[in-house]
Amino acid sequence: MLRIVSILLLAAAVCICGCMGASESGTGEQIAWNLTVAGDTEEVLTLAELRALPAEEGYGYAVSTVGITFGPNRYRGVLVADLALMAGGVDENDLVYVSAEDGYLWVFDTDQVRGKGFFTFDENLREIPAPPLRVILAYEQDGRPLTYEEGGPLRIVIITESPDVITEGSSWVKWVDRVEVHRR
Ligand SMILES: Nc1nc2c(c(=O)[nH]1)N[C@H]1C(S)=C(S)[C@@H](COP(=O)(O)O)O[C@H]1N2
Ligand SMILES: [Mo]
Repeated sequence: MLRIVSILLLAAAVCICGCMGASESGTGEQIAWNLTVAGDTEEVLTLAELRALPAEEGYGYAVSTVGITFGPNRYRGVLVADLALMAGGVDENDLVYVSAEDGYLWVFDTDQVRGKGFFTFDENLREIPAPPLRVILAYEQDGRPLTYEEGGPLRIVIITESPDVITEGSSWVKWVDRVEVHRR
């Protein structure tokens, strides 16, 4: 009898977990997504593994090519420089290719991976001297997982300490599934 009860309880638990898994996938929390980090080595990371790496946080604010701004928002993610390090690191002449499911590709040079060499703008879209910037692969926007609509579960975001610095949206790669160090 005890045995039957415990099996029923187990079945109920599996069912509950299954249902939760399904509802959470809508938020991007539990969805299956792999990130390939390639260079000297090649590794495939799950979202959980990515979340376990040292995290960086800051404000991100972008402008699209047609002049529409989005943000500022708080973002949390992993430094692209740290990911590049997993694949052997970036030297002066290396490039980091960040690509996405839809075929979009953006190339960052070594300076950019370290947060240098980006154009920055104020809220009137006037160019301003760049404050310290960091390039992260973000998995969280305003404290919750990035939705697919927002470019999640993984999106490149250029972050700063203050909420009033705008960067070009073209480098904010959405739906990132590959980060690759190219040696030249
Ligand atoms: N994967 C992917 N990322 C992308 C793009 C794209 O077409 N595919 N467009 C880029 C460009 S040119 C801009 S301006 C922004 C637009 O971001 P939004 O769609 O969140 O407004 O996303 C960038 N990231
Ligand atoms: Mo754009």
